[in-house]
Amino acid sequence: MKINLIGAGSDLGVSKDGADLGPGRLLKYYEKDTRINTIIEINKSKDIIKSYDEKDLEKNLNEINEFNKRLYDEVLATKEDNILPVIIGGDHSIAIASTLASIKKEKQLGVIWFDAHGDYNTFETTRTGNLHGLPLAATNGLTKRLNPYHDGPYYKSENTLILGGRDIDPWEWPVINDNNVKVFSSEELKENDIKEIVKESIKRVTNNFKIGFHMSFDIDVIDPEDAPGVSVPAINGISKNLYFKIVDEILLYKDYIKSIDIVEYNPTFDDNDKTLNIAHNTLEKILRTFL
Ligand SMILES: [Mn+2]
Repeated sequence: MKINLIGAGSDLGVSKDGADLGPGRLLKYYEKDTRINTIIEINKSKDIIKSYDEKDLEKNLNEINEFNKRLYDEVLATKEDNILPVIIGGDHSIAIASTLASIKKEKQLGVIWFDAHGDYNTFETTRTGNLHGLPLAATNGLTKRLNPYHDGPYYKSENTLILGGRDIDPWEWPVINDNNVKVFSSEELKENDIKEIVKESIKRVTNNFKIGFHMSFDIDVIDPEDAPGVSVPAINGISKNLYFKIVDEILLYKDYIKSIDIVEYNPTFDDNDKTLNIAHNTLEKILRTFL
């Protein structure tokens, strides 16, 4: 299987700056790496004046859509060439483009969202207007103004699953529950057999092993003690060791994985490249699995 690495340098989905610098740091390791088919880098336009206005409940919407349209086209082109796209964020709003481009090609897919947050807010529920809190809802077609370039298909909510959720807004829960999206919390990951949880997760998102899935790794699923370099840290996360055990277990199901992203690494808040090393090791595991 060939792999394209696609850098998605945007921090437009979050009020803190710096997530746009993540892909550049990570892709430096791969400049001369002959294992990679092509490295593609998409960066936010330097002309953008980012909105930080607390009252603005759809911050940078047009700018995010313009960025994501470019990303969508690259991911779709990669998929059309039967190459596995691995997208490096950027804040999680970039996954609106990666997930929807992937399902455009595949027609049917599930999604695993390995994340401290639900990312299942809608324009009706968000209280911050930080649009990186909406992308999982976007995959389910609940926030169509975030994907004017995509007219379906969408991910079914019953094939949508959050792993490691712990910082989910009280007003976000009813949307998650009404849509029957499954959540395995950080606590459940710490207390149960990982093999069983991952198997149950994949069974659910693949419709009992009948369709593929998109895998989204949000680095903030790890406890900030181990991975401080993220924009929105959430306490009581899983350890780095448990994270990698789960990554290894998920990658055993590689035949079902149709696209991947690694998001939310923010070099600005990192400590001695701890978080960079985690993102790098995640990417290495992916490359060793598929190449
Ligand atoms: Mn996220």
